[in-house]
Amino acid sequence: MGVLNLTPDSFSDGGRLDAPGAVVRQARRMLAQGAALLDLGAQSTRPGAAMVGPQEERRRLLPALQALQPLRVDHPQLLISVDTFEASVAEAALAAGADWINDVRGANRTAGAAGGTLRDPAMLRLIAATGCPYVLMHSRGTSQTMDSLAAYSDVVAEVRAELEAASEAALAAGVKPEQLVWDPGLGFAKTTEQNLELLRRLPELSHAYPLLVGPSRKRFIGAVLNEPRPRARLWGTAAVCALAVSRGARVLRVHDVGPIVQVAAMGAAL
Ligand code: HH2
Repeated sequence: MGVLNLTPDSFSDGGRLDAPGAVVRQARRMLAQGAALLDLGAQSTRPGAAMVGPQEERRRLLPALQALQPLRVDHPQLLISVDTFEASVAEAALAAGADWINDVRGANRTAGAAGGTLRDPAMLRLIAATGCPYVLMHSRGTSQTMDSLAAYSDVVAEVRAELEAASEAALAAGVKPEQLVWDPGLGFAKTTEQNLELLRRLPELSHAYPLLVGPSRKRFIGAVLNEPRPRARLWGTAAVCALAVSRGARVLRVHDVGPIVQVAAMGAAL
């Protein structure tokens, strides 16, 4: 899954795709390098990111989605995913030709013993009605609060339980099991050590639904490597991807498609 961020402020590639023409060029490059999916995002989720609101998200997304549709002629298997936690944005994106919804609040928990969620209440109804694939990503709180919510007694057991609870809510709303994809949400309310523990014990999360992981260029890789520049974390990302494939990951969400397609193909062959 190649990442196409239509944002000025994403942590590693913000501001690069500010016109539909640039999106299409980057998408063509990723498809030529072997991407099977493209993930379009119009709202940065990095810690501290400002919320732009659904209207601005739609303004950034819809022209890009329309511009990408002709690529289906040469790439009939192409799947276009939209990274949004707003049901109104998801609905407009699906109407404009998106195939998947990737929801970083799909398996979200807010602080407090009651364990509420920030998932948009309209999202599950929309996903059930359209029947599209739906990524349930684990997160806690918002971009503003997540760093203070990384408290777990057993991070893998708790992430798994929160993914299971979100899946049950989805099924109760009429979503079919074959629509669901699980994602542990690397970097979302997790410390470096908690991200590493999730990756070491990934098989504990790969039993129920296909598993997606998004390690690309993230802070925990920078922390292990002592590398502050996100774009210089490719080899660290590659190491995570190789291990993730061998531990059951089925989709890798990455910025550097060409190198990671090689890593994934070789890892899968082995
Ligand atoms: N990570 C980011 C955004 N969306 N979606 C899923 N399913 N899994 C992830 O791990 C994930 C995600 C954050 O990365 P990026 O899009 O590169 O940065 P930003 O949020 O600053 O746009």
